[in-house]
Amino acid sequence: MRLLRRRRMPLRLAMVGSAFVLFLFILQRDVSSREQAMEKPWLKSLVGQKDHVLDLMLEAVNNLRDSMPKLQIRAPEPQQTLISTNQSCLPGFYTPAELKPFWERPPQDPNGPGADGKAFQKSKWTPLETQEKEQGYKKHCFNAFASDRISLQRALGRDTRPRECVDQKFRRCPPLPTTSIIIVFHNEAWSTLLRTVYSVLHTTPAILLKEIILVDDASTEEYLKEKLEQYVQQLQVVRVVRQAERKGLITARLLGASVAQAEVLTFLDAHCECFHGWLEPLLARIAEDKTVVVSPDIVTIDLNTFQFSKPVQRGRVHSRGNFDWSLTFGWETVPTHEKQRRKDETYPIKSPTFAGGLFSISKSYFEHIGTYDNQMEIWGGENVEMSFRVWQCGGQLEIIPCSVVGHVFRTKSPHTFPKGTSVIARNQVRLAEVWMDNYKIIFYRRNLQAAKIAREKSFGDISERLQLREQLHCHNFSWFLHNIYPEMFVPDLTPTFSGAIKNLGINQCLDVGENNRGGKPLIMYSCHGLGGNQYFEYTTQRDLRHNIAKQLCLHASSVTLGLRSCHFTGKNSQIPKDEEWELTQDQLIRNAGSGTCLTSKDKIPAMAPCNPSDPYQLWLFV
Ligand SMILES: [Mn+2]
Repeated sequence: MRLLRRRRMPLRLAMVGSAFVLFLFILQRDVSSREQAMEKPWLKSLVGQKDHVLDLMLEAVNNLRDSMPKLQIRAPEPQQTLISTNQSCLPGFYTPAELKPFWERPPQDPNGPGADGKAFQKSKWTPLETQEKEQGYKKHCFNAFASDRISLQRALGRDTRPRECVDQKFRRCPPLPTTSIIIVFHNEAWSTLLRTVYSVLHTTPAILLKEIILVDDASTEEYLKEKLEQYVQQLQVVRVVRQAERKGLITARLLGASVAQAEVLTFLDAHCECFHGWLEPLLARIAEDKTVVVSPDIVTIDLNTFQFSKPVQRGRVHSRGNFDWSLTFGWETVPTHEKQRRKDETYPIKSPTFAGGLFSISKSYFEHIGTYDNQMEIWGGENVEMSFRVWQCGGQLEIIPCSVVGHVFRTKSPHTFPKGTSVIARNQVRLAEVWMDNYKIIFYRRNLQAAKIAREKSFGDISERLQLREQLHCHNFSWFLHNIYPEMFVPDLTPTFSGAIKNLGINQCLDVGENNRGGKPLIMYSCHGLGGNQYFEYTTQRDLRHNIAKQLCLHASSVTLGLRSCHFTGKNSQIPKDEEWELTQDQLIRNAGSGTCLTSKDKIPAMAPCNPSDPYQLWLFV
């Protein structure tokens, strides 16, 4: 027995020992894979070049105004499973040969109209041509005359992106996912629609392009019917699906997504042109992390000349998406901490919101995260809704600067809202009710049309969306503000007074006028009861604020009155006397610095020595 036992000892020791070694090995692997993930190897391999690309400011920030078409469809059936990526794949990087476009672009006439992305030029016009041009503008709100004369397959010249973008290599493992390109259109011009399609075919690697799906949101133009279907047949991977009734962008996108077969959905507008290598960086980011929703850097195709603003090698000033308290999407310069995080242009830019017109998303993640709110109508608010939802429910929104897509930004929309523009307010109320918790009252104070819809509960059923939020264990809105958009100011949840400030002398309201971001004179205007430009609040620290997109304060001297960025910003700041106001018992609004009072002088807001018997100095919060 003893002998036996002794003989077994070394065996047992060996077993225990090897188990311990195995344990260490597993521990080590776990740590190193975590380290790897933290270092973002996909990025690291692309780095190693210049460090300070961003500092030079050579190009003005694009202030993208025109809302891209925004559509939506069917009730989501959230799924838990995400794309599996454990297909077998080769090591190393894709070669340029492997990433050859679906179709080689045929040789283009370098002197043709608009060739290489240049502007369309024409100096002599016949009366007939002028007439055609004017009709084109009327119908499409861009120069369709020019577009119709530019090659449908025009090239955009050489690749002018930053060096690190041009040199970027893409790992074969995990493989880049395939994509379905979904393009929604409604009475689009033939030439812009087909140029978008050709542009995709000539720039998208064949191995990644599953299909192009054109979704018709009930166009009425004859050329977009049979003729379009016949034309795209020769393009092999292009097909048309149709929405019989005009329901808008949200529904149309959902229809496109429902028939799409690839792993990734890529949404484009119907008047875009893709630049060299636009798709790979988007797909590479999704291959790395399925929960990232990526947008390209959207550049301008001039609506008059169709000139394509090519990317520049250095010094591009980037923008990211934000929102204001009227829940309007906007652009802002990327903040310093985000600039510092990015070592070169291959790094993505995190964005609190996205424009929502052009983006790629894993199809399974799109379903997992609840597609769109299918009870939103036409368009408006769906991009902000998706932004809050993606961030609050564990995803991310990023702009990928190495991916460049041009878009014709219009200054107005050629399309009508079949039920009027109140659908936008209704869409916004739906998103506020589902995602914004108590912060929704900040929005309602500033948009009284929305407040009414909320009060009357005429925004439809949101129970499915609330269920989605519950089911995905999403963060609350306060988490979003603190962690994703800490730069956003949060107005007083309970200001002393708020609303419009009405003058009893002329029965009109104090109004900041159009696009007043501070610096422009205030005006008097008929009280419209909508909030917006007539919204002010009297805060607990006694300043008078108009704070929808920025914190703007009324300031005064003995005779002048103005609007500027508020000096009181919390904690360590003090309110200057010229921004401090007293609302007196006898309805005067008195400036603490000058001691003078707000008046309406010849229908213009001004300051004057206080006089309670002057009706033009009497004001009321309404
Ligand atoms: Mn558009």
